[in-house]
Amino acid sequence: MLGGRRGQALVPMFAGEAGLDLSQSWQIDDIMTDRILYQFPISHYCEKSRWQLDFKGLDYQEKNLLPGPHRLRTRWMARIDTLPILRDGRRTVGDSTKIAYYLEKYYPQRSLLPVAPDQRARVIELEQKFDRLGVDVRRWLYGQIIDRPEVMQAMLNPYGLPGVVQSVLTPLTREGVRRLYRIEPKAVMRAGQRLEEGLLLLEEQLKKGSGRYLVGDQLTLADIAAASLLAPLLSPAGTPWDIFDESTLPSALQSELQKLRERPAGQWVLARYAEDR
Ligand SMILES: N[C@@H](CCC(=O)N[C@@H](CS)C(=O)NCC(=O)O)C(=O)O
Repeated sequence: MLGGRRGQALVPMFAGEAGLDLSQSWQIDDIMTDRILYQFPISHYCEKSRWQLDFKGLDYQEKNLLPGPHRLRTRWMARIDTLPILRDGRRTVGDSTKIAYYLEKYYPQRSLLPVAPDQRARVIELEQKFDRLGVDVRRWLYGQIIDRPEVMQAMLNPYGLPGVVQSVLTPLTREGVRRLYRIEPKAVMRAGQRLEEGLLLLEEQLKKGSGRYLVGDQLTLADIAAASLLAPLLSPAGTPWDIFDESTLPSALQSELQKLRERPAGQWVLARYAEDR
């Protein structure tokens, strides 16, 4: 299934193309079928990896780590602070982009990277741009809604904690998120500006092609990165961000979200979820 000679060291070359240093090679013998995605359900970076795994038809278990204490595990597993982390047999890959190229390399079925060099280079470039935009999406959106009770509920409910523990953790987690992601007025405003630039980039790219996919006529890593990292703004039905009765949000935010949903970038994210997710 994996190709190559038994025991041959396989250097993840796609990652090199994307300018990533995975600084590791995998032995075919090490890759087994146990597959676990360590995640936060609400994380859009984790959604990016889930989407790719699902698209490729790969079985995996989801293991939810509690925000905060997760760092003990992530540092031990992959020497990073963030999720997602994929454990694939005895191998561990942290960071959604590294996971993306790892999966493309070792599970080439339903490839998300075009073969044509120019298209491939464009996909790699767009994947990186939308990956960075994920930070602005998160900061801008938390800037609007972090104090709403539904947000911490969506973050903590999946863990099934006793009520008293959850009520102690709620304010601590909220303040931790505020500090970690710099949810402060100036930074949120700048994130909003970069978000607008990202949405315009998406719309320009759509105009250049068929309007369905960002590059070529098939779903690629660029589409998965853009759609999943923008999804919290559009809260497609059934996703972890579909948590609000929007009529209870401040009217300025309601109208901003509505505008977003109506513009081509928003329509595109919703269409990708409806048709490709
Ligand atoms: N570049 C990373 C970003 C992942 C990321 O920012 N994950 C957030 C959740 S959305 C996280 O784990 N934050 C916890 C922390 O930084 O301690 C990736 O693509 O995986």
